[in-house]
Formats: sequence, C-alpha cells, structure tokens
Amino acid sequence: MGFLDHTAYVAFGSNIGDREKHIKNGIGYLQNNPEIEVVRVSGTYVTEPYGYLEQEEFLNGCLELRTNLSPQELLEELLEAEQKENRRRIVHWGPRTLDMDLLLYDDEIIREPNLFVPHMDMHNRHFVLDPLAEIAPDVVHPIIGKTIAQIRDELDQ
Ligand code: PH2
Ligand code: MG
Ligand code: MG
Repeated sequence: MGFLDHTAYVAFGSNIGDREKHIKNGIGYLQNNPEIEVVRVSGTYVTEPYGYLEQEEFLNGCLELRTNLSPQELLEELLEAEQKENRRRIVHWGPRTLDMDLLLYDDEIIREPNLFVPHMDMHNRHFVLDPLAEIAPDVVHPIIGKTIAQIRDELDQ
C-alpha cells in the first residue's frame, strides 16, 4: 500500500460565534492528523441559510485532502473536529459552530446508514458547489457523471 492514496473533498460551514475561528480550528485539526494531508482549501463564502431559514448567514467552503483513512474513519475525524468546536445537534439543518461533511471519496459510491457518499444533496447547493468548483472544477460526480463546474453552472437553469 502506498501513502495517502485516497483523495476526498470535504465541505465546511459555520454560523454561530467566531465562524472563522471554528473553521480554522477544524481545518487545523485535520492537518494535525498524520494520516491526512490537506492539499487545497477554497475561499470562504458568505451564504444565506438553505433549508432551515430561521438562522444566521453561514461561512462556507470546501477542501481537498489526501488520506489513508477509510471513508468511515475519515467521517469519525470530521465528527470529532465538530465536537472539538462544541457542536450541539439541536435542530436538524439548524445553527452550528462547525459542520464538516464528506462530499466525495475517490469515485466511490457509499450507501451506509450513517454515511452517504457522494453527499446526497451536494448537487443542489450553491454553498457547496461554488467553493468546490473553485478547487475541483473538473472532478466528475460519480453518480451524475458530470463535472462539478457543469453541475454548478446548470443549477439555476
Ligand atoms: N448547512 C445545512 C443547512 N443549511 N445553509 C448554508 N448556507 N450553509 C450550510 O452549510 C448549511 C445550510 C445543513 O448541513
Ligand atoms: Mg451539512
Ligand atoms: Mg454535517
């Protein structure tokens, strides 16, 4: 086996407290793991709440990483990063200090009770597709069969 063989994309978001700090800490937590290399981070985007509207604006972005962790192991790291930033789950889709979602893991399709990859709603969300298109425009969505840039461009049509 090689080293850091897999490529994954993660979406991050925050809409409570010091949003930049929560995001910076979350990314730092991943960077401190020897089995993860964060290779690219998008800019941060100010976005209107989607789905559950009675909440503050978000900061959102995406990152690319290389890893030897399995998708389930990587998911655990993301949840741990959220917990370190005192994430409390009260309202589904509601306000959060830090959200880190696994979007893509190589071109794998995973349908497990606690993990859907590709993320099941990523293709409908500007707050995911805009930053993701910044760092990975040519990556192909393994179910839709189109690039991230194409999916983003077609979203409002
Ligand atoms: N996350 C949600 C629900 N709504 N809206 C924005 N703008 N950004 C998010 O990250 C977000 C959301 C559930 O994960
Ligand atoms: Mg989310
Ligand atoms: Mg989440």
